[in-house]
Amino acid sequence: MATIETHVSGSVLTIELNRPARLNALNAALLEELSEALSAAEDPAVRAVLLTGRGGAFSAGQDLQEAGVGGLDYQEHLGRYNRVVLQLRRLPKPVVAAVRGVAAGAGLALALACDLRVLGRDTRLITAFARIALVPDSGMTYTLPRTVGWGRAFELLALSPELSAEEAQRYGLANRVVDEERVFEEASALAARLAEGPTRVFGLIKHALDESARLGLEEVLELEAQLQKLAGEGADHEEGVRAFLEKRAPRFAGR
Ligand code: LHQ
Repeated sequence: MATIETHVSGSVLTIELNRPARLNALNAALLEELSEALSAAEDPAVRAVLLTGRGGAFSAGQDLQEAGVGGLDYQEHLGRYNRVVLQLRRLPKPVVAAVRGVAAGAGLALALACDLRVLGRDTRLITAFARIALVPDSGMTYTLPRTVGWGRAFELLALSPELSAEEAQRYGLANRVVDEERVFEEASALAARLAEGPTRVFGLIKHALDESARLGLEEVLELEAQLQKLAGEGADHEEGVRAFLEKRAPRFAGR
């Protein structure tokens, strides 16, 4: 692939956005290849995914040279973004974003569609859409208010400040903040740790959290009961309880 690099280490699939000269700005070719890479993540041998950007940036969002002014059929082009966002959310395994330098616009939206974010101390997050008089897309109106709250979401979307890593962590947008040169290492370690966990249950947790965003309490309780039945029937649950009783660390197979 020309704009995406992938490699597997253990059971972690790393997907790297690879247009460093343009701060990994997203164009149609990259989104098609990213979708292909995320399809490969469905392989049961993959138990966690690490999404990152080559060079000093995560992603500056939509490639504005490709978009130009009125140069894109937004409806058609957003179909590519939407597919990738749904793939990230529906992948029944954890996705960690290693975010260095800057994440802006749809680049930030992709990072927010991941399950965990590791930022560098100098990383900046910019919603960016309103700076070019566009509304947020790629799921940002779903993920952002659910993470930072309604009041902050409007401010971040309307005024589009450069959010420092420290502020991002305070707002709940960053799970870890480390020195810029340690971002990949820290995110890889986190992904590797998750890859040894009860993968199937992680998928169910992800599903439960996403569904809870649109359900009432009674429906949430019902869904939890259904998912608990599935989890309770899993080999990893049996192993978890056995390991506890035998006073040893569990060896989860991801099932
Ligand atoms: C870029 C970009 C970029 C192309 C830096 N494109 N080249 C929109 C439309 C349609 C449908 C789908 O949805 C969307 C969603 C969106 O994502 S809208 C938001 C689009 N993104 C932006 O508005 C961000 C634009 N970029 C910036 O504001 C700055 O570049 C940031 C703050 C990200 C980084 O600033 P610096 O660190 O100062 O870097 P730089 O500006 O010098 O950029 C380095 C190079 O990368 C430069 O190229 P050059 O040839 O001059 O060295 C930039 O032109 C290029 N680049 N972002 N989005």
